[in-house]
Amino acid sequence: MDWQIETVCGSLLREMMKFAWDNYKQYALGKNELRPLTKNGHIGNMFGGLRGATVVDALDTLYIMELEEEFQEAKKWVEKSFDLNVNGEASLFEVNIRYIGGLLAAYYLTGEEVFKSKALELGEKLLPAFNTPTGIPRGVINLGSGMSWSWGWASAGSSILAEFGTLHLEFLHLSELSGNPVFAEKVMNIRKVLNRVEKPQGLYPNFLSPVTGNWVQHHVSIGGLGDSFYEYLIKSWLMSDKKDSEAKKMYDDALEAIEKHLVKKSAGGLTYIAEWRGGILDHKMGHLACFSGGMIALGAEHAGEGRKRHYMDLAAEITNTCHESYARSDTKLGPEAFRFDTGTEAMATRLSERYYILRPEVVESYMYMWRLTHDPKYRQWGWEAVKALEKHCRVEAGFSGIRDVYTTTPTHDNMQQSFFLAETLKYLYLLFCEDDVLSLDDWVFNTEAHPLPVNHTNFKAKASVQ
Ligand code: DMJ
Repeated sequence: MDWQIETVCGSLLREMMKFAWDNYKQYALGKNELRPLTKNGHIGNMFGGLRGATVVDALDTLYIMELEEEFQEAKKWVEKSFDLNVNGEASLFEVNIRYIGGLLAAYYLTGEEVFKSKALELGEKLLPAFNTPTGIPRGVINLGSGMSWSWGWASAGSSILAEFGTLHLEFLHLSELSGNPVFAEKVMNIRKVLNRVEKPQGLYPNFLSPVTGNWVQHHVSIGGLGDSFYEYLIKSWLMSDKKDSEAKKMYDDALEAIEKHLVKKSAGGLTYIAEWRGGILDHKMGHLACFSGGMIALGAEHAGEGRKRHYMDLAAEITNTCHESYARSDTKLGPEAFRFDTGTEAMATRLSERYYILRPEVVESYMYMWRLTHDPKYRQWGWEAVKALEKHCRVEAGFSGIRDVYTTTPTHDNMQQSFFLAETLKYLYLLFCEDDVLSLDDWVFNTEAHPLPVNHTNFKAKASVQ
């Protein structure tokens, strides 16, 4: 091994974070992301006029890495320049996981009121999205007018499982901190609708009508469109200090159905999770689906009699497959999606799936697997990723995604995603630090890697709406 724990945890990851932050600050402060090649900012259209996605996403990472001066710069921007009186179309999901999650985590880590009050104010602005016949929120909301609608690309005005199913953790904390049960009521109602609707083969399709509460299409995926719904079930249970048994049961049942219908082994012996389209399997795994190794390991810890070993093995096999998708590329970074068909294993077959945009899911699973097994191979794999990021993604003014992981002279996409600071660098840092830095016993990470405390009282919110 060519790394030393102290060096990686204590300085290299901190240096990478500082480099990413300093360049964002210099060229793009107040914009949502940095464009590191052209040295300017990017605003995009996901956050409805909100700005500073990178600031809010980076706050807790700067804090836990003890980058004190940089944390103060970020905090000052939130205090002085973070404007919530905006008027634009935002993704309910993205605003929740990045802004509300980031602000809540910053509040819980530091106790600074400004983060709490901004989180609560923003949370209020999301509530009109739930005004639908079923209470299932629509995906897009105008933060000024409160008008909401479904994504144009979503079949028949449907809402997306991974979007309305990824609000629970943050909304319980909003109720807890405000004393207002409305947030908890909204997400408990989502759960009620999901419990009521019939699940084909026990699976949860990705598209649900907010009008009828029925599935609109039978596409099932543990990757994009489905992913964090499953993650939030097991994490809701953990965050409730293991009292929310309904969430645990939903998770256990969903995982059992996924294993029965979607988990496959390739001819070369790699375990993967396929996608399901009305009963037909698509033998493809997205980079996004690679979070599932970590999730299954986290759940395995608490699986019933005899199931722990089984699920730990499954988690290890999936993480190994995701590592293979990195190891089989020339850059040692993984593609956006990889396939298991026509003789291909764990490689992208389409040009349009060869890119890597600094996503965290694979190193996220390494972090969980390391914490739960202490098998040194996960740190070795994490180190391979660090070296690849340094070699292929570091540019003069920040880190950039690349367009093709299968060439050692890749072109850059000129985008430093905010989740690179929130998630990728944080999970790598935690992989190389001691286990008591944000211990898994005391914290759950939201899907943007913002830590929320395991809470002994917020479960009351659930009880009060039943
Ligand atoms: C992040 O915003 C979150 O992890 C989300 O759950 C999925 N997509 C990105 C990172 O890839």
